[in-house]
Amino acid sequence: MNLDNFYDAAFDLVKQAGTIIREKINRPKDVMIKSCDVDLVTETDKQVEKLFMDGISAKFADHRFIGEETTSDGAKIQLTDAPTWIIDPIDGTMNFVHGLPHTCISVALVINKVTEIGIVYNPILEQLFTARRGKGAFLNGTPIKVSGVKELKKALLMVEMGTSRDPEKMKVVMENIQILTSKVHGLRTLGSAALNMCMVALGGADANFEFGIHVWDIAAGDLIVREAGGVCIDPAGGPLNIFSRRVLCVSSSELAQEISQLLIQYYPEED
Ligand code: 2AM
Ligand code: CA
Ligand code: CA
Ligand code: CA
Repeated sequence: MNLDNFYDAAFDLVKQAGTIIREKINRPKDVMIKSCDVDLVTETDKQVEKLFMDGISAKFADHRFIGEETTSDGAKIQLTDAPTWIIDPIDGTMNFVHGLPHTCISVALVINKVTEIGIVYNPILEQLFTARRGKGAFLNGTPIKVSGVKELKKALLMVEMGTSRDPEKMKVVMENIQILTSKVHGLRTLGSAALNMCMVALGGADANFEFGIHVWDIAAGDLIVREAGGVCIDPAGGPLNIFSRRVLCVSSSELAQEISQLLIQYYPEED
């Protein structure tokens, strides 16, 4: 098993995918609705996911995949010990549909249930975030690290509304925003879970939490944040389970503690 070969193959495919996303973002799109009016998918999401899976399969026939546009069709997610690529072909599809240049492809490789590789690429702003376990995190090849901010009152916090319009969930989202707004430097909502995590890894933001996300939203970002010296945990304070649909990623364990104690917890069910 050669991780360098896996990384190089993924890197090339992510760059190819980025070229497609960049070409398509300002063109008319066929937009389809998934679970509700704000849960969207385009031909490009599907094209990019297929490109990545076909490209990896052609080189590494035994590799498996968990991809948003392939696996979310009611198929049960089963992570084995086999090398498994977790793919979000376009994270920030709503931004992509509107032409807001804050969108990316996110891929992670998990082997024996340990994340080895994480790549998040925003091809519009040319931001390529990469990490390999034990080897640090990088933006366009330059090492990055978290801000290290330890106090909530000095933190810039990334939040998202998600696509769920379930009143119970929206109430929790809004209450958490209300609780935190008065306690932080500022709140930002940019519409991409993977890029939110990369902003924490970069030190441009200090924390990010979300309930309702899926494993493909966070698998790569989790490794990138940890390799940048940050902390990714469950929002209630325990260890992160990337399949639990909940995440809190933070620039320091002190800040993680402070935020997790304030958050109203929400435990999403499978949709
Ligand atoms: P997507 O663009 O791949 O669908 C926007 O709130 C961010 O949350 C995006 O990263 C989006 O991913 C992701 N997201 C999608 N569905 C979600 C849901 N039901 N709850 C929370 N986040 C979701
Ligand atoms: Ca989606
Ligand atoms: Ca996503
Ligand atoms: Ca997506």
